[in-house]
Amino acid sequence: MDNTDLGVLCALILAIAIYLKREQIKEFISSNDDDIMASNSDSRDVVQVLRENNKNYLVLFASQTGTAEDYAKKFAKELASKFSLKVMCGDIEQYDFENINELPDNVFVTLFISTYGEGDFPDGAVQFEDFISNASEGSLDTLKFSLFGLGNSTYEFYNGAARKALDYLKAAGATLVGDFGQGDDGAGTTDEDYMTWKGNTFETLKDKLHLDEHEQKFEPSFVLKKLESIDDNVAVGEPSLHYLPCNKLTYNSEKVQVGPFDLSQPFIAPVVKTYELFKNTDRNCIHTEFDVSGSNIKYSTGDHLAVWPSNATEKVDQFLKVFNLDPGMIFDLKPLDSTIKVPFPTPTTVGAAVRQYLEISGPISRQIFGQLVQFAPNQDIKQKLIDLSTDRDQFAIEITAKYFDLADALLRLSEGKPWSTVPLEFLVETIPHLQPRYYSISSSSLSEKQTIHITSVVENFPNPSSDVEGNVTGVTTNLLRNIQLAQNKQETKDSMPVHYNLNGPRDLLAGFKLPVHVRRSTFRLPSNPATPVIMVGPGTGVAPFRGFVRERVKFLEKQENIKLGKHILFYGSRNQDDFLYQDEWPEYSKKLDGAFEMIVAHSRLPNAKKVYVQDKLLEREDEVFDMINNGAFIYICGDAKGMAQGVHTSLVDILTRKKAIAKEDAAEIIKMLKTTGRYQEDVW
Ligand SMILES: Cc1cc2nc3c(=O)[nH]c(=O)nc-3n(C[C@H](O)[C@H](O)[C@H](O)COP(=O)(O)OP(=O)(O)OC[C@H]3O[C@@H](n4cnc5c(N)ncnc54)[C@H](O)[C@@H]3O)c2cc1C
Ligand SMILES: NC(=O)c1ccc[n+]([C@@H]2O[C@H](COP(=O)([O-])OP(=O)(O)OC[C@H]3O[C@@H](n4cnc5c(N)ncnc54)[C@H](OP(=O)(O)O)[C@@H]3O)[C@@H](O)[C@H]2O)c1
Ligand SMILES: Cc1cc2nc3c(=O)[nH]c(=O)nc-3n(C[C@H](O)[C@H](O)[C@H](O)COP(=O)(O)O)c2cc1C
Ligand SMILES: *[C@@H]1O[C@H](CO)[C@@H](O)[C@H](O)[C@H]1NC(C)=O
Ligand SMILES: *[C@@H]1O[C@H](CO)[C@@H](O)[C@H](O)[C@H]1NC(C)=O
Ligand SMILES: *[C@@H]1O[C@H](CO)[C@@H](O)[C@H](O)[C@H]1NC(C)=O
Ligand SMILES: CC(=O)N[C@H]1CO[C@H](CO)[C@@H](O)[C@@H]1O
Repeated sequence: MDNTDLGVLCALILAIAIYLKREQIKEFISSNDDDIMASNSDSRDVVQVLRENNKNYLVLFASQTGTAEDYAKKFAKELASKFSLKVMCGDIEQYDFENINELPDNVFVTLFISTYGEGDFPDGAVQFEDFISNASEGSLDTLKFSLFGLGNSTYEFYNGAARKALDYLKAAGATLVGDFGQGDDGAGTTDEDYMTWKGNTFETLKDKLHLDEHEQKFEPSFVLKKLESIDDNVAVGEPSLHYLPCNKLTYNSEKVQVGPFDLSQPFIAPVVKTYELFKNTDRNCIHTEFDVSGSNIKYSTGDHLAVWPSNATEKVDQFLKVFNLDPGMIFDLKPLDSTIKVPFPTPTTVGAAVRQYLEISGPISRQIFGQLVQFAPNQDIKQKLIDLSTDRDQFAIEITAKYFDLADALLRLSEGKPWSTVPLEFLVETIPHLQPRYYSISSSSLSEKQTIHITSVVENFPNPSSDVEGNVTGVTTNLLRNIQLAQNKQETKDSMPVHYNLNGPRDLLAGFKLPVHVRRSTFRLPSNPATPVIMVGPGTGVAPFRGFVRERVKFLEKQENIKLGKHILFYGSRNQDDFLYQDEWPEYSKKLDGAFEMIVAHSRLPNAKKVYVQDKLLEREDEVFDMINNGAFIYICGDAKGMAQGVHTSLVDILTRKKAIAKEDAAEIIKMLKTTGRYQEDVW
């Protein structure tokens, strides 16, 4: 046998080996008659699915960005491991509830509901809302439920969705078990609110369901299986299974990729233009333009763009080190029953899961410390964990105030020792799935039909705690800045606090691309161009208003003899250096021929007092009042906490004074404007 023959033979053996392995992998993926898999029906009937899977407790969540989902899963997990209940946990969107009143008497339901928009249910819960709001009196009289709402008290309709759910369910005769819990993001107490509510709820459940409590022990919901080699079925970080080499994307006759593009599948959009918007400051704000012409994505001015990030290499490496993980390990996850969903594309590699699928940076909860006690590397560390997980004040000082993420905190506690005994299953199940971030679109669909602009301020600041080195960094905004620097051929090595793999898995993102999808909003200009418009958007809050103004400019270019109503924009920045799109506004003014005016408040000019947008509103109160009287639409965008409230207060003041009415009545008028869509907020 000469060398060529040997080569051919080797190749043949390799090919057969891969082929056989493939079959094994395929078999593993597709076998669903295994004993560990419960019934796999696609039914939407929640009672049927519960029965088929032999469960005796139901946890449901209605979540927009995953917080409620995260709490629901933790709750379900803890119920199962402390009380040996058979808990089914699912997204409210997946089920119909017509016969929920037929649940067995000893099966209770716990709901986690977050609030969006203005006291609204999350997108996925619309059907559920329809159902409970129409349920007739007494029709849910056997249903026993507990309820935890997630909201933010800076919003007017605090926990609006959960409160509505409570009222509807009670009106239909259902019984609330324990207290109604409300988590408040605004006060930053969601975690503590949850812990308190959970403690009480567990006590009530123990009593009502006669449960025995035992020590919490982690029991995986998945069987984890190692695989030998990467083939076309293995995700190496693709944002959804559609982008695996083994799958085909859908195109229409115009060779345009067809969606739907949403949380289950993004479009891989080329980043066609990026630039820095700030000058001479140590902060950064990035303008990014995405080309969506290769897709059937349509957006409307005022919508949001979801950007799917990946984790920074520094964070990935540190995480792998803390848990002593091998990034090259290939694994598959198989749910123990059909009610459990695998949280990300699998089979995959540990490196891909850590980089693309898990939210490894960001604040951590006291709860996870409690769950980690069982895996502490030694007795000392175990004691420290127990102390911190049971003392909220100490946790706030030692962990939260120092902006530690999970890896930082654990390394600090163990003084650099790895936590090698934490099972991968635990990490995959406990750490939330990396979520896309939303940005207010700053272009207009009328002037930029197939290009979407966003305006994002980069989260990168020195750790406020003096004994921690380094900057606190946001995942997505630093990724956008990394792209901006690389695309414009600028140095990234020293100027970036963190770095990214910009090429993505299997070079999917090479040449500057990012996974995105559009989320519809209700933030819309009035359809009649003659209607006056008041816009208030300091900082990045100006983003959608750039879109609005460009929309009006384009509109005027297309139509003749149209009289635009007055459009007035209150903008605020620290000084001239962070004045966003400073050179564009005069141009828009000129083109809109007097119909557009911009009023600017600067808060940090040398030797001057702080001026905010709400101060400028007061200065212009006659004009603002006249515009409101003439049917103006009012828009507020940006910071939810201080700004939106400050602006609201100013407007109430103006109405109070100019109409000579009581403050309460003025607030009532604003409320009415809100309900009729004449007062719209896009705040975060
Ligand atoms: C409807 C909507 C519209 C939006 N529009 C815009 C817009 O137009 N422009 C814009 O710039 N933003 C906008 N945002 C905000 C945006 O979605 C992101 O939240 C923001 O850009 C930060 O994302 P990130 O991934 O960079 O930061 P993340 O990684 O999500 O971090 C969030 C924050 O946590 C801090 N942090 C990081 N690690 C820790 C830790 N261990 N402990 C405590 N804190 C930590 C970060 O510094 C940062 O401040 C909008 C949000 C919503 C909901
Ligand atoms: N939680 C907060 O207090 C707060 C405040 C602003 C922004 N943010 C968040 O920080 C991120 C970055 O924001 P950004 O860079 O776009 O904004 P920014 O540049 O920090 O702020 C823009 C302008 O708004 C001013 N401002 C601050 N507080 C205000 C208030 N209560 N009412 C009216 N104006 C106010 C700022 O003034 P000064 O900074 O000089 O006071 C500045 O002039 C956003 O995610 C935003 O939600 C949070
Ligand atoms: C655009 C937006 C609108 C919101 N509107 C409200 C609201 O009207 N009332 C409220 O209590 N919370 C509101 N919130 C806060 C969320 O309900 C809260 O952050 C919650 O923890 C999110 O949970 P989720 O990740 O499960 O969707 C809003 C948040 C955002 C981003
Ligand atoms: C149920 O109520 C909602 C309002 O919450 C309404 O929009 C919907 O049409 C109603 N559906 C039915 C089937 O009555
Ligand atoms: C809720 O409140 C916090 C203040 O703690 C604020 O920073 C944030 O922007 C608000 N909104 C959300 C969605 O968290
Ligand atoms: C850390 O943040 C400060 C303040 O924003 C900034 O000046 C500095 O450049 C940042 N460091 C890095 C490495 O980005
Ligand atoms: C664990 C992981 O994802 N590692 C990748 C980090 O990014 C570099 C490129 O920047 C890849 O080569 C690694 O495989």
